[in-house]
Amino acid sequence: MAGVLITGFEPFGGEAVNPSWEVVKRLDGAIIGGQPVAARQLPCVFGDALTALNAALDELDPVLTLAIGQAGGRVDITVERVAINVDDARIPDNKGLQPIDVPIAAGGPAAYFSTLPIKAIVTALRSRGIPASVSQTAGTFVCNHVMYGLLHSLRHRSGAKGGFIHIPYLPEQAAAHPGEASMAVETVQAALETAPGAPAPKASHTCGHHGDHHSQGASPGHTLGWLLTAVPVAAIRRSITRRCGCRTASTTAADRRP
Ligand code: PCA
Repeated sequence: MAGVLITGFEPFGGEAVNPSWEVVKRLDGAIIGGQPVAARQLPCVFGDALTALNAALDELDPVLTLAIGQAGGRVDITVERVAINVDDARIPDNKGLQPIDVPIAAGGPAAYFSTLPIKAIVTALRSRGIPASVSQTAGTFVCNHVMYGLLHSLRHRSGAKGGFIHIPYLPEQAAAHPGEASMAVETVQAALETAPGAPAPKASHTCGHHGDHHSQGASPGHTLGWLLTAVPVAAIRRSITRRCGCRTASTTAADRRP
């Protein structure tokens, strides 16, 4: 078991780009914390996304998997706490599938918690001047589907950690959604490259995925590297075993979109 798998999604919902893939593809081929980083694009399709994810897990056997997705309308980087065992699509996916109230894993636990240190990540990002918060819901669309499926698969991979981060629209997307928040791809990239106590990224820093600093074995400046080196490898894996009947409505802007 080695390396980092980081995933982003193809565009969906009529968008021309998906910010998750725009940032994730920049990290493909990097060496972070001495670990190779592999980026994979997932289809925004129920089922197919997990087929692609599980193929990547089998191929790479990563020690850390970080899945990234777009959450248009959210105002900051949101580190997801939990994935729930339901598909309930607000819009059709990219194959026209629109499951309603369908379990992701029949007989599976009602939910899985992220095995990432979500609050430490948020604190680290804020300390570096990057807006971030914990999210209590990954929605019920393909991102939640992938987060649940990821954690469901990782339960068989002792020591492997994983979680999900939602990111806002890119500015060019928000321009077509007046009033919506956005975040530049460079800022999101910096979020993945910034760790507690690390020097702030240089303003001129526009690394591509094979930039020099990525080649350094040590990882003081990278969130991913920090996760690999500073967090106990034993996953903080917990699952909610009781079924939750909660139908709490989404009430905040941060919860508005999948
Ligand atoms: N966001 C969607 C699916 C793909 C993506 O980038 C979601 O939040 O479910």
